[in-house]
Amino acid sequence: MGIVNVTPDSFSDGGQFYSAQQAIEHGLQLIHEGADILDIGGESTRPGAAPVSDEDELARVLPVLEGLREGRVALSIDTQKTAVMRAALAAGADMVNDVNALQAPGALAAVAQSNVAVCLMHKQGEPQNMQQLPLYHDVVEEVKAFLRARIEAARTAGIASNRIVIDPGFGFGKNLEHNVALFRGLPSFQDLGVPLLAGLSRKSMLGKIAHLEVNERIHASVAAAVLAVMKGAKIVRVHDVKATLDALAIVNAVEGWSDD
Ligand code: 9MG
Repeated sequence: MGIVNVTPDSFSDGGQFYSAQQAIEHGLQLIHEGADILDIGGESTRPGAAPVSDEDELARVLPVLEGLREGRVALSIDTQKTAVMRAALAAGADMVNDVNALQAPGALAAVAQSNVAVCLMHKQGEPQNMQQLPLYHDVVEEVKAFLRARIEAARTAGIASNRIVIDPGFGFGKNLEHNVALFRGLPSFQDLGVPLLAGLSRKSMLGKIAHLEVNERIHASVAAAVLAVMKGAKIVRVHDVKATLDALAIVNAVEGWSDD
């Protein structure tokens, strides 16, 4: 899953792809590099990010969805907002990536009334305050319990299991210790019975471990993506598609995995 941010303040690309045309060109480049899914987002979820209105978010993402619709890859809309989900689905999005796990009023129904896939992610707190004091007794068990409950809520609303993907939400209300524990515990998320997505690309946990600024984290991101796949992730959300796929090709060749 290649990341297409259409935000002026994205933490890891400095808002480089803010204009619709630049975002479309970036998306086409990620398709060329081998992305199967593009995740298009118009509201930054980085720690401290300010929320944007429905109107502003839609004005950012809809032209990009439109411009990438013929790209022959699945298009995911990265949003927490029900109105944005509904408009993006009407515009042809194939997936909803919701860092709020469809907890907003009407979000479950919006996805249930479509036939698209959904990623349910765990977070503690909100982007504005989530890194202030994240607290868990057992981060792996608590994140799993939350995701289990959200899978159940989605199924009850009419979203079949084969449309659901889960994500432990690295960096979303987690300190370094929590993130490392979750990473170690990734294999146990397979107990939840749906595919696992992992988003580690250029995140601050990598910077903290390897002492890297955000623009120096490509190699660490590739290592993290490979390790996540080896621990069971079926989708990795990344900025650096080609570098990640090159590394995964080596692992696939040695481990004998099939192409999918
Ligand atoms: C939007 N976004 C930013 N980081 C993310 C992550 O780790 N997972 C998912 N699903 N979305 C993310």
